[in-house]
Amino acid sequence: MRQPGKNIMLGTAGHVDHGKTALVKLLTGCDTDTLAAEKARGLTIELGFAPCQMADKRIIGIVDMPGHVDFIRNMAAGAQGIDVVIFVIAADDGVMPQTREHMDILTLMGISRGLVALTKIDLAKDDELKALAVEDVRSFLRGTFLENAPICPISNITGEGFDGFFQALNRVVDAAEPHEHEGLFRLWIERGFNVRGFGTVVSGIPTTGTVRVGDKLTLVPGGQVGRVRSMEVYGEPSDVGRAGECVALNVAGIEAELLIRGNVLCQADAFEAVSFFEAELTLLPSVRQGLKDYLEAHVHIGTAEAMANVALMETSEIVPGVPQLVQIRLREPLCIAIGERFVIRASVPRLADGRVTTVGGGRVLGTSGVRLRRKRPWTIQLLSDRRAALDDPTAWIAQCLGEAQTPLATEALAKIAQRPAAKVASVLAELLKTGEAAELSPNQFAHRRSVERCAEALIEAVKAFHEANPLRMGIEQAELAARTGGGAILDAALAQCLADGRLQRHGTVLGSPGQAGGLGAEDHALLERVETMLRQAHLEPPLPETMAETLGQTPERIDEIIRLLVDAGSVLRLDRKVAMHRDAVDAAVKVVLELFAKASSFETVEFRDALNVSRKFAVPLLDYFDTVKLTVRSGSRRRPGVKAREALGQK
Ligand SMILES: Nc1nc2c(ncn2[C@@H]2O[C@H](COP(=O)(O)OP(=O)(O)O)[C@@H](O)[C@H]2O)c(=O)[nH]1
Ligand SMILES: [Mg+2]
Repeated sequence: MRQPGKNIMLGTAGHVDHGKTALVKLLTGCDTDTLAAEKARGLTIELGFAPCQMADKRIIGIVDMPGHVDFIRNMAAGAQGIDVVIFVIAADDGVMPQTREHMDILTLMGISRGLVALTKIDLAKDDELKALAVEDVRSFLRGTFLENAPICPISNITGEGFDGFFQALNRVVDAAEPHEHEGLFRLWIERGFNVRGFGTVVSGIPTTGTVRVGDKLTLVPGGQVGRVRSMEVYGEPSDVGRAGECVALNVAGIEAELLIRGNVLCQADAFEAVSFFEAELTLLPSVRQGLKDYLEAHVHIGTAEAMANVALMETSEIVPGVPQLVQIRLREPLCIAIGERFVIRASVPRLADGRVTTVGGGRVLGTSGVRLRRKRPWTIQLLSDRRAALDDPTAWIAQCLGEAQTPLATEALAKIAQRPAAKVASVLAELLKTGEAAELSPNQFAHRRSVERCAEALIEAVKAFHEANPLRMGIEQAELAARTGGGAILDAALAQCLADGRLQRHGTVLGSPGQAGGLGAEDHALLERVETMLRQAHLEPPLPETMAETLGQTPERIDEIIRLLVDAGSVLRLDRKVAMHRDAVDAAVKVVLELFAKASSFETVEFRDALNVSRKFAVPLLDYFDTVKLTVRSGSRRRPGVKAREALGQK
């Protein structure tokens, strides 16, 4: 069985014929050039996988990559899975085109550890030539991630230098961080094939997560679901496979023909295919020129290669060395994950004689799937914030929560953040504790920033209302919700504003503090008393003169107050004399509907009796109902108006 221990994947890289495959053979005893075509041409085409035993006997994986320019695609696919590179340069040949291109690709894919095997040292005739070769390599490495890496002269033919190389390799591997295997399970398919009598087998190096026998996996794109029947890790039977390991899964339920390189097999429902993704892109300094918007390029991501256009988000030109936010528009949908790295290759004037070559690469920041427009400050801000948060799990989940326009359940947030629900739950608990997030209702979370953003919108809307309606004390809550979009975050924001005094409730309306609708404190008290009086009087409101007398005010003053109440919507004016509280009118509406439910029309007296009030109130009510199309008058009878028919569910 497998040795427990660090989970590290090695990979070779370097120009064709420099001795990568020979070195893997020397190191592992395996010949990774297994294809007939590889044997015939004497070069590596496909990625070769071999188990490699380290000094402490544990086995780690090694991917042998093709060096020939025609198979860069396969090399890029291999680069996405490795942790440590064995960078091969032949002493007799020195730095060659794919030496540079592989270095670029490894750098763009975020590889940061490795060592150099200076092969064919047997061909360097004397010590001076050997020293010269080392010097050349050292100067090539300056400024790269291998700047301080060991350079190990070695001959794959005579075995000279092997011990020194093997010791250096062990040191680099020991110092490397083990491959993370947290996260949602994702496998960029390397190969899928059918084994007669056994079924479909799919192989590759998972980028994130863990897979177990019995797990359900989804193929993306496509959506077919399969189940892991058994698996091998580094060629040995296993119950569990982890990110960064060489796994071969026996999958029931998906045809082998569908399991092709460039597709992803992942945890059920965790990822979707998109045609557009957002990214930070950097052009290589060697490009030495600015490139225009909408460059046509080959995108290498995971094991996929797809044609795409690069839409610039910040400016109309991208210059080497300066990262820029872009949207990659693929010709075909791919299963992209946020945080993944990619390489773009393109044909550019005056570069590599116009041949397709690596020009840049970057990191995925979003998988919106929708066309984003250039120079939108909002988009640029959002993508910059994402880039800053991406590598910190707490910051990343907080960022995703903060982007949401509505409260989110743990599972929904997990899907957006592309992280396991258990991780999201523990981060949410942390964010609740620090006050960065709020739980608006059970399992409905919002970021403090979202609530605050909404609060600011509320305050702005209220301010605008005051400016347009200087006499009124505030805006009705329903009206405010309609103006600002409403929703659960709005309720929380409103509660927040009322609690911290940024808004005040006056009767049925919401206003800014200090905004008394042109009324003083005394007027406020009066306003509330008038409203209370009218509410209590229900269907039989007193006349303004009567109220004036009771309250010791002039009838004009009372009229003014009633007008404010009418503005605020809590009181309705039925005619010049009768002003009735909204609650009472609502009650009368119910009675009308009840009458229509019993008969197709009714007489004024029937309504009056049902309401149990005098004609003095019944008649103005019905006249008012005619104006709002609840009723239609015909002679002394009332028939249902549009509003009543709607309410009764009639056509
Ligand atoms: N003299 C000598 N020849 C080597 C050495 N390593 C590889 N070769 C030869 O170089 C050729 C290419 O080697 P290969 O491993 O296929 O190169 P790759 O394309 O980088 O994988 C083969 O003929 C090897 O036998 C070495 O250290 N010394
Ligand atoms: Mg080879």
